[in-house]
This record gives sequence, C-alpha cells and structure tokens, in this order.
Amino acid sequence: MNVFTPEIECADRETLEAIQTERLKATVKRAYENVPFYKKQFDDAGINPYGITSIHDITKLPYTNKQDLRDNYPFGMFAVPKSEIIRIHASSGTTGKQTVVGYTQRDIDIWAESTARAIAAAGGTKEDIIHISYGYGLFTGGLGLHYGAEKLGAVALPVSSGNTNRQVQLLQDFGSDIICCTPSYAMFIGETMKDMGISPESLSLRAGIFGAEPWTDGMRIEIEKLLGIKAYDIYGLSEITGPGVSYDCSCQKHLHVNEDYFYPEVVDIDTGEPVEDGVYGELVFTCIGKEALPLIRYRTHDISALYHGKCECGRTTVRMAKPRGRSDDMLIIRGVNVFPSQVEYTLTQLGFGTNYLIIVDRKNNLDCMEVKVEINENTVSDTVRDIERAEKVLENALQSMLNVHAKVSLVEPKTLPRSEGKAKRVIDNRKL
Ligand code: DLL
Repeated sequence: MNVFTPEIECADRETLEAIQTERLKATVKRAYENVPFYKKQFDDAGINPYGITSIHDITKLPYTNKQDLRDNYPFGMFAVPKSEIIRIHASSGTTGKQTVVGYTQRDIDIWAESTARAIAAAGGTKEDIIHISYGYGLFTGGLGLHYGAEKLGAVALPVSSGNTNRQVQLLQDFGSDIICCTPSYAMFIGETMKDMGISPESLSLRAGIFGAEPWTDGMRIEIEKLLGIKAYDIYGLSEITGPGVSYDCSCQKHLHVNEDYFYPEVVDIDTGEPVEDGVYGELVFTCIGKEALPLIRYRTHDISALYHGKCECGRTTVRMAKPRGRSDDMLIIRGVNVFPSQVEYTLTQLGFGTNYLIIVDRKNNLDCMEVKVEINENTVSDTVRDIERAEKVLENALQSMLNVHAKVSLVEPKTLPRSEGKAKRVIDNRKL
C-alpha cells in the first residue's frame, strides 16, 4: 500500500482527535484575536473562544458562509499581516464577487502534503511523471497538484489546460504515468486520442486524478475504458485550500478526508443540525491547520455523507461520499428537486455516454426540461425509428429516476460543447 503519511492516515481515532482538539483550540483563538469578523460573531453569540476544550465542542461554534467572505472582500478575513502571505488564489465566482484565499508558507506546505497524499493514494511514487492539465492561475487546480507532485518527489509536468492535441502528444512523448484534470476534460482528451489514432495501450499512463466537478461512477468507468487507466476522484474547494481536501484510495469507494487539517461535518441543509454517518446533507469544513484563512464551520453547499471506520485500504481517516452536486445546483422542475448527477447516472446505466446537456425553460408558466445526449456506439442506429425508440427508453428511465418528465433528444456525436475545465451541464432559460 502506498501511503504518504501513514502516521496520520492510518492513526487510531484517539490520536486523530487529540491532534484535532489541539488544532481547533489554536484556530479558534487565532480567528478570534485576528479577524474582526470572528471577534464580532463570537461576541454577538456569547461564545467564549477560550472555552473550547475538545474537537466535539465544534458544534457550539457558528457557521461561516460564502457571503461572509464576500462582505469582507478581498482580504478582510485574513488572520495574518500581508508580510506573512506568500500566495493568493481566488475561486471562479460565477455569481457575485469571487472569493479570495491567502496562504502563508505553512498553508502551502499543508496543501502540498494534502495533494501528495492524494497522488500517493492513486499509486503515485517519486518515479512517476505527473501530467497536470488543470488550469494554472488563480484557480487552485494546477498549482495544487503541482506542489503535491513535487512534495512526493515525482516529476510535475505543468501542462495546464487547453491545446488538446498537444496534451496527447506530450502524454505519448514523455510517457507520463498519471494525469490530473477535470473528468470532463479527461473524456475530451480520450476522444481526441481516438481521433488521432492513438490507442491507450501505446501510452504509459496508468492512473488519473480527476475532480473540481461532480462525476458519477458511470463516468468513471467510461474514462477508465477510454484512457485505459484507473480513475481516482479528488475533492476540494478554494476557500478551504483547493484540491486535496479529500481523495480516493485504491478502493475507489468514498474519499478520505485530510481530517487532521480540514475537519468535516455533514449537516441537515435546512436545520443546520449534524446528521448521522451515511446520511446525506451539506458538507461543512473547519480549517484546523491553516494560518492565513482559518475558516470555521464553512458551509460548502456540497451534498455528501460521512463514513467513520477503517477502510479496506488500511487508512482510518473519515471518508466522504462522492459529492452528488451542490445544493445550489439543484434544479427545481415543477416543484421536484433534480440534480444533474441523477441524469448522468441514468444515462450511464443505459449505456449512453456522458456528453449531455440539460436545458430548462418555462413555457405557458410550466417548467420544461430537455436532455440532449450525443449518440455513441451503444446507441447509434441508422433508422429514425430506432433513434426515436432509444429516446423513448431514456425518457421513461429519466421519468422514473426523477419523477418529472424530460424530453430527450439524441444528437450527432461531437455536437455538444466540450470543456477544458469545469463542464457546464445546465442551461436554465427560466428567469428565476
Ligand atoms: O474546484 C478545487 C479543485 C481543483 C478540486 C481540482 C479538485 C480538483 P473551486 O473552483 O473553488 O475549487 O470549486 C469548488 O467544486 O465546492 C464542489 O462543488 C466542486 N468540486 C470540487 N471537486 C469536486 C469533486 C476546486 N471531486 C467546488 N466532486 C466544490 C464533485 C467537486 N464536486
């Protein structure tokens, strides 16, 4: 088994909780004494920051929301002076202002260790070339995996995203062992390889570390076939650090959380009350190791569940289910909650590919949903009647999955937009 820091990743619960308690106490103190937002928030709520004595006291603390970061844009939540900040990243911020994240040297070290653990869990060693096709820049994907690869002692290949033919060329020429990018870009690279007449067997690639967007196990199987590799999930968000908050191990089941640095909770979306292991709710993280941006109980809006207990891989760190999506990505169609991941699941169950687009509209005051899916070799057919039949089959399957009608349109291969970063799966034309 390839474990980067076995003393933590395979530690017993008592040891982990002792570390967490010490770090939580220090974090709360740091936040209270250095961030005016937290001083006010704690004082208003009558919380004594010095009265936190155990990691289990965390539930006494108030939540932090994205809006709090926006209200303190750009640097108002930083807990250290600018002289101690050595890096800044920012989240994409599709709505409203972007959120800005600062790092001290120690924060960068923690982050590099977190992604090094993820690369090792995907089988990476210092012998490997890690081809990094996440974007480099304010987005955390590229540099996050880059520093992890170097920490591991592997070769970091900073290709960044885009120029897909060149990506394939480099994979071939350099003999890269592991590729890191979004799952949708991995699909695109695989298709491009096929078009260039390059078979996966001719490459040295054996694993991929994919994240930054939700993807189903069905899509995992599709990528594994297309690229001839094992596909591992990696999760994270800029506010907490970037990629490496949690990662897949060889079991490829749930993702191990780096809980010595990022303490996870899952809470009921509406009430904010913690839920039991295995119950889906909203992920909440507390940065218990970070200096510059020590966020406390940050509500991610990501939907997942936690699982304690030893994993078959030997790690003991708590695991989280593959995120289903975000509560704010949930579509409400005629009053019914629909996640794009449910559509993707249904498509892959029936052998359709994962090149799809959901279009939502409102006609005569009624919501309507259309799912466009590219024809692939499993669904391809010469006759219009066969295509119509396939559309009906998929419409029925979606109806029973979602409890709402969706019109299905099978479209020609390669006619839907491809993505080099995070895929856009939904176009919502309703003026909501
Ligand atoms: O996407 C960090 C990252 C880069 C993660 C590369 C993994 C790989 P943001 O741009 O701040 O940061 O977006 C964070 O993306 O709250 C989730 O909604 C979503 N997300 C990230 N990873 C996953 C994943 C990066 N593995 C937001 N599965 C998060 C599902 C994911 N959703």
